[in-house]
Amino acid sequence: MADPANQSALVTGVTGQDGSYLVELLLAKGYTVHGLMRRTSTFSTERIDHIYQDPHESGARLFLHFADLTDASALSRLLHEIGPDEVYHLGAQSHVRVSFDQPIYTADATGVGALKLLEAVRDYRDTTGKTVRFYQASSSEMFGKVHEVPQRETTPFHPRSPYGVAKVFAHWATVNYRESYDLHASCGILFNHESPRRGETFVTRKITRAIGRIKHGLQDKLYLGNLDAKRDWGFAGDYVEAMWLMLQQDEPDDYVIATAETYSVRAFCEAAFGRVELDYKDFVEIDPRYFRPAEVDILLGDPTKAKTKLGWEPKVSFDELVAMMVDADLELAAREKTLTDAGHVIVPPMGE
Ligand code: NAP
Ligand code: G4F
Repeated sequence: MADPANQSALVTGVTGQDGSYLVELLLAKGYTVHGLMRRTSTFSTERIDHIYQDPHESGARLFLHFADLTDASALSRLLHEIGPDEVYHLGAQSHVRVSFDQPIYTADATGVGALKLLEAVRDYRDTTGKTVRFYQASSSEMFGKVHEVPQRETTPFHPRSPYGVAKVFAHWATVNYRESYDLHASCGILFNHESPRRGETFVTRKITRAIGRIKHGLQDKLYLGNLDAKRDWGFAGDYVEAMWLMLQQDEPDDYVIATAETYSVRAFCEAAFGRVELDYKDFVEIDPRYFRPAEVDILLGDPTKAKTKLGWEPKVSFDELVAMMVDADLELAAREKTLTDAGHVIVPPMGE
């Protein structure tokens, strides 16, 4: 295994949930980390500010670059400029319901974006002779209308959303580049993973965010869609470790990363409201806007291969994850309450 202190990595999606945990992991191992971020009209670096704004510590080894996943020339230029040893491709339009509103953009950014990056990596490797290892953020959403329970690496894909279709394209593009061009390219088929840094429009965070605000008198109701869908929810901090492990193997491969437990959205509500001794039925209302044209009813992963070959196992349990998220959002809502009491206008979070 190469000495991480001499290694550099490019992380796309660096401003996202997983990007922030992965950056922390890589910096702690001694890597120099380059993050790809797109230009936005407001700040988008909230999840990595605590690292970036600490230039005397590991933050001195974090560099941020502007590029968009739809811009092949910028991706190629960046590869040649940085010359990374490892590329972690996490960037994507990652919201399933929004992908029904923006199917073409989702295909472009989430699907073809991966292919553009693979092409940039291949071109860089071929012109410089330097080896680059590549990680593709594949998704359990690819299993969609599941053909078996639990889902494993050999389970056929049957995507149920434009996002799922785009991820299947990106997944097979990665496998194809591995088989065609001898690229060290691996896919992590990650099941849902959450944290206090989870985007506020994904269901777990939408629930815990609302609980904090309800407890502090800032919100009365929580509007959700399908409470019967079941997901295999793990902790994002555990899952980025699996990404790194995949790129340290001699041979590239594909791995399911999951907890092997599944809970309904309703069960998540019960556990999360229960943490603050409230009954979810008193607060949750159904809003048909949050139903999807096609739903993924149940996801349950079998991570046996990851355990056997990578030595990876999830550390945080479902109850610990729920507690971690509720507690963090109670603190956040307490700060919002202080600001509200001081006359500041806090705009309530929007759902999706
Ligand atoms: P996330 O929080 O939504 O982060 C997505 C990242 O991609 C953000 O940094 C976002 O930038 C960036 N991005 C979006 N469109 C882009 C574009 N056109 N050009 C450049 N950057 C762009 O997602 P996550 O939860 O960290 O997930 C990381 C990856 O794993 C994603 O590919 C997701 O699809 C996949 N995945 C996630 C899960 C899960 O449960 N979390 C499970 C399986 C697979 P902004 O900050 O500017 O929006
Ligand atoms: O939290 P979600 O939006 O996550 P979803 O659709 O499973 O996708 C996430 O996990 C995928 C891995 O399987 C990732 F690839 C993807 O990028 C993303 O991170 O919804 C979970 C479930 C769904 O069944 C949804 O219908 O919760 C249900 N739900 C019920 N009410 C809701 C809501 N989802 C959202 N976002 N908002 C609601 O109000």
